[in-house]
Amino acid sequence: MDEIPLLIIGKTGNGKSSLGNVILGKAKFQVSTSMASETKQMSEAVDVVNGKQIKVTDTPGVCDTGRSDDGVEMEIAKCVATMVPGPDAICFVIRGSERFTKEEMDAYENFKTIFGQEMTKYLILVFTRVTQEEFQEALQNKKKPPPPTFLKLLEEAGNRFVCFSNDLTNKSSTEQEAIRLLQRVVDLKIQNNGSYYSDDLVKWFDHEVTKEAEKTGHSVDKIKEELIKAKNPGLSVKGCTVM
Ligand SMILES: Nc1nc2c(ncn2[C@@H]2O[C@H](COP(=O)(O)OP(=O)(O)OP(=O)(O)O)[C@@H](O)[C@H]2O)c(=O)[nH]1
Ligand SMILES: [Mg+2]
Repeated sequence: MDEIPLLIIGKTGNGKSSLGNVILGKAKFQVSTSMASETKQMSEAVDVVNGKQIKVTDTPGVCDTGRSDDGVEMEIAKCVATMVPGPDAICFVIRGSERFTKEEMDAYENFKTIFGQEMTKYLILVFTRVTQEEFQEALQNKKKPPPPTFLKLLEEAGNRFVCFSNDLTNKSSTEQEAIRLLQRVVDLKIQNNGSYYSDDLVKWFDHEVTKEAEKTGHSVDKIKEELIKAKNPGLSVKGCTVM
């Protein structure tokens, strides 16, 4: 059975781990019960959903530091660069119930800096805490139109989005939403001729490895090994709070 790998990224507390659980229909990822950031390291879970094997990679939340050079995004990128095959879709999780902020856009731009423009071909926006109807209404609200940055993001994502409603305890509605998301992923894979995300990142990974090898005199293999080993120990997330 072909596996469908999905990567979930986004700001702290936006509902990434919850989304992973909803997709797989099981509590595989630890969900935050406090204001503190919960997920500290990348983790994967696999299950069969609707006859399809789905592999979800959950990631730590990024903060609003506005930095892209040495943040959590970079740690996530290192791990993704070693993922074989790369993800079929990158789910960027946003709180749909709240005003779209500059911080949210900065988080996206930081990811794009590292993952490259290619990321947008695999991007699906996931709005949590909002129904599809509420979201459509907000999009068409003439009195309070969505900010231009938001429209730009939507356009870059090829208008691919799904909403995950307010009530995570309503299993039948979350199941429907998960099916809708998986259908988007299947459509996207067809649109991308079966390719998966990786090119830019793998190129970056090779570049980093070569640079490091020249600097330290260590072998390329050794450095790759270290980068891959770095995949497992906990990533350090500097005391982010959920806003
Ligand atoms: N009502 C509602 N609550 C949600 C939804 N998604 C997430 N939550 C709640 O938001 C809180 C944070 O959810 P998590 O899934 O842990 O968020 P996260 O993005 O994984 O957080 P970090 O791992 O800290 O980055 C939890 O209390 C969830 O129950 C949603 O769609 N609707
Ligand atoms: Mg989490």
